[in-house]
Amino acid sequence: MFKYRCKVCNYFFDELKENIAFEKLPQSWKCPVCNASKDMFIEIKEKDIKNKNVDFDKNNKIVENDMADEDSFKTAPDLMIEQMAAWGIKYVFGIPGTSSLGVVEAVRKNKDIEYFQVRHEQTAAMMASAYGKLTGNIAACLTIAGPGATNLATGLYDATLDKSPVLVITGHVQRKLIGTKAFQEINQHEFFETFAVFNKTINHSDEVTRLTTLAIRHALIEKGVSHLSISVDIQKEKCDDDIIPIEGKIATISATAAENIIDQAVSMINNSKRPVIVAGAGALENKEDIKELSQKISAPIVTSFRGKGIVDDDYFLHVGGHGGIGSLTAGKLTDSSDLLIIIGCSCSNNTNLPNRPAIQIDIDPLVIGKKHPIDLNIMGNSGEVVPKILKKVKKSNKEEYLDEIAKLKKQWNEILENEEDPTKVPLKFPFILKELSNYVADDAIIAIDVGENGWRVGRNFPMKNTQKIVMSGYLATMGFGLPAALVSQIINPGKEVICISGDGGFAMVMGDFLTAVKYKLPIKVFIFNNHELGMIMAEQENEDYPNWNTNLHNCDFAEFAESCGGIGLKANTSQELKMAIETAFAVDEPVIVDIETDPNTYD
Ligand SMILES: Cc1ncc(C[n+]2csc(CCOP(=O)(O)OP(=O)(O)O)c2C)c(N)n1
Ligand SMILES: [Mg+2]
Repeated sequence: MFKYRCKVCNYFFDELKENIAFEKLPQSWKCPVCNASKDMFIEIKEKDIKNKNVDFDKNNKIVENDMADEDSFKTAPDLMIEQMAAWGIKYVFGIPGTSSLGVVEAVRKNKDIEYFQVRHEQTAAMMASAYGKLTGNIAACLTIAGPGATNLATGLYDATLDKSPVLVITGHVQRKLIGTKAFQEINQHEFFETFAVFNKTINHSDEVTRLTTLAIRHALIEKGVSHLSISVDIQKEKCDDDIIPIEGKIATISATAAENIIDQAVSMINNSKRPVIVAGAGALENKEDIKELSQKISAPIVTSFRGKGIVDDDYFLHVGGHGGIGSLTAGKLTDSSDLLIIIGCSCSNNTNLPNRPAIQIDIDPLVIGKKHPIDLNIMGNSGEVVPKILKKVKKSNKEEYLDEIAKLKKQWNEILENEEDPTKVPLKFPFILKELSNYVADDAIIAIDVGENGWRVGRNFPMKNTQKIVMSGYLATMGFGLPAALVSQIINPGKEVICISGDGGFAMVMGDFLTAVKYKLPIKVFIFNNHELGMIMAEQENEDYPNWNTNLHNCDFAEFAESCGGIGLKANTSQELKMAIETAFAVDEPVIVDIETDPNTYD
């Protein structure tokens, strides 16, 4: 018998109360509070207080089973891990070591949590960050004190900036040694204090369950990184506290606007002649309503980089991204707009929206008005607010505007098509991406890295709204693609997961290709090998600096893949690329495709 938590608003679906198994609900079922889809629910396993286990039998009838009392002796880490599992944590990523052995042992014993050993703690942190971005749920990293903790930093900053919930557990030196400049002792508290939303050192075993729940609570609600240090000498202490259930300890985040605000939005939209919808990552869970709104009011949809995939790239009202990765069409339409309807988009300096009359809908009030003053701000879940607007707004068929959008979209498509030249050798980014898009599954997860390669995905990759991109947004850290692909494959065993990376970014984390092989994760890594820090090379040129120290001395990535126990393929020409892609997708093993790529992207 399970409860299920909505990862968007924290509404609990209780099978016992509802008298139906969650699985039996139709796929079209939506969260009754925030309208999130069924996939946005995470199962929460709770032992009944009387130590009974209740479940449904084959006929959907409730049955009770007595549970054997499994463990008579529990350690503080046992309770910590049990508590994490009870609050829906399913994965721990890390590297074991002296100061964390008791916690590692507790993970080993717990059947509800899976542990993945990586080759660099940075990978663990990036995996947890990517997991939060993909699922809205929280995963954990577990490392030793000192170097294990510091190696996490980049991945945890990525989570912080992109508002992904992560729980970090670090071992610590013995309590009596804290502050004595002991072996592997750093000021762990200070180190995490600059970015963690919750940061505590566990000093007594009887604090374990309370602090663990607080850490998860803060990470989920504040959408950030929570850190707990646990000294090695506490890790063998007996602890018999009760597990604290999650329901009732986490607020349902239902947020919508008063009806008069909705009416104001509706009247602004009804009066607008050139409305443009700007959709960001926060709108991704509400794709259908946004598409319907665009049709009802004849508004083009412009996406932020992280909002790519809200609708198919070839949807007639999708006009591309805005800002760095943006299309000329999106730029022209936002410039000439008389109303921007900004939904779930944090308006970064990279997205670079112009200052136009605007309605902004966001769950985070600090995002509203971040760049320009906003004429009508609506703090709320897009899933709750957009359907209300959609219902009340007038249908308006703006024929001239629609013609203009179609013309501009066509012009932009022609520019993209001209860039996709298959005859150029070395191959260029746009052609490689176009070719790849012909093979990538409709429901693939695409983990991208940073550099010309990632930027080109934003601009040139024709995406479908059933595919998902996972990326390092605000931190834009190189090396994110591979860890993101690893975790995507772990949580989606049957799905196609691809990683798009540069030779520079991949080399930062390449040791963890071994992790893909070790855990039989059949990810497909496409390395755009231009022997350059390509994006920086271009930046030096744009800024009139000579090219210096951007060239890369690489290994043979295909041979590297083979020596790890995976499959390595190479592609220099369009024909070889086609064959390599076909082979990569035909095998159920981790693959690296090393693609010789032209560093000069524009000529
Ligand atoms: C960790 C980190 N270090 C440095 C940078 C700055 N930076 C941005 S893109 C880039 C070059 C990336 O090179 P590569 O991975 O080969 O991709 P390419 O641009 O060639 O496609 C660099 C150094 C960064 N974003 N992240
Ligand atoms: Mg490169």
